[in-house]
Amino acid sequence: MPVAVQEQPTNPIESIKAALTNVTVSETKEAFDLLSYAHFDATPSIGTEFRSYSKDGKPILSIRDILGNKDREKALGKLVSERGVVFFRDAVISPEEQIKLVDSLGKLNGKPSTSGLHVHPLTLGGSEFGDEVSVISNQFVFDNKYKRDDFSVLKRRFHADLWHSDITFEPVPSDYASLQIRQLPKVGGDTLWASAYEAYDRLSPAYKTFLEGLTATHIGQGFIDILKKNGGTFREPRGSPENVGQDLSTVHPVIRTNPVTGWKGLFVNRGFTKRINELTQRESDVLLDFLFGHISANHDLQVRFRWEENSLAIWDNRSTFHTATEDLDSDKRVGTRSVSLGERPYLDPNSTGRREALLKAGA
Ligand SMILES: O=C(O)CCC(=O)C(=O)O
Ligand SMILES: [Fe+2]
Repeated sequence: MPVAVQEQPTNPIESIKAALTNVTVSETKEAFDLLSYAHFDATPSIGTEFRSYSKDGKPILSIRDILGNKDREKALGKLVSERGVVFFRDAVISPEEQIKLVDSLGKLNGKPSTSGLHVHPLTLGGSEFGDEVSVISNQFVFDNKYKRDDFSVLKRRFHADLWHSDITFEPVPSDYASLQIRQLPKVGGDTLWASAYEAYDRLSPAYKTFLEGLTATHIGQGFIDILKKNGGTFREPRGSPENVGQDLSTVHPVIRTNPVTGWKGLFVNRGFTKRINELTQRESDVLLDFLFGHISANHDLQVRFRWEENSLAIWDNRSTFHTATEDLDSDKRVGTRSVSLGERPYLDPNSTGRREALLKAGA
């Protein structure tokens, strides 16, 4: 296991806290130690930010010190998987570098050779930054052709409904993704992430066991509706030979093991998960409603990030959820996102939740 705890207090609460703040101590002395650079944890359960100024004499880590350096990229991937999301400030990075970075994080941490970068089903040929960059805008969905028309205050979507992990309607969904907002609104447009590890850890043992026996159907219904309205076909293949077809529908386990950390997390999201397969419709509706609320209503497993010029977020889609905040009236917000593909989701029966793994490692 990659985790070693420096101090081992006897009080169990203290040891959990210590373990959570020491999750990234390296396995070998040679591994690049990202945490020797100026940083802070944004919350106990999710989010680490590298500082753009030093408060404690630790050196500053720039994203440019990492790009193209295999040891550093590997260490960053591991940290992203452990902390769910990692933030950089003053990160000057091109869309092309964003693509290369997320692909490397996955490759260096063992993703299948057939998994490349996601080509979104709605990507039109000849789009501004190529097929593997999604343009994120509050005014359209990926391309000007697909205009949003829900700005007025009573039509605007409530964002408790928009929590998701990226592209889980694909048989091979995403491992790492990155986003930079390049045109900032004056105020607003924050992004929130939630920890799937913590969402799992906060369920009772009986509930955990129940969920571990279940699978769910994920459907890209929002994109299917956009295509119905506008015509055309979905792009395929979409970054993996397994990501083909026009139905944007697949089945995944409800509890998933992250292969990099070995920790279990909850893997259903309001954006794409439509049905728990082993249950009746009514049971499925009630259970999903509870699980979606568990993620969106509990800000003690979330982090909220305020974008500034050149901020960069990199997250692990296997073990987090996120949502934009479209609280803008007429202001514009535009960014570039790159999404790498990981492995087919699986549940390793021998894996444990994060807290259990950290307690064992500290014992
Ligand atoms: O616009 C945002 O804040 C997040 C958009 C999103 O869901 C993504 O980039 O995957
Ligand atoms: Fe997303």
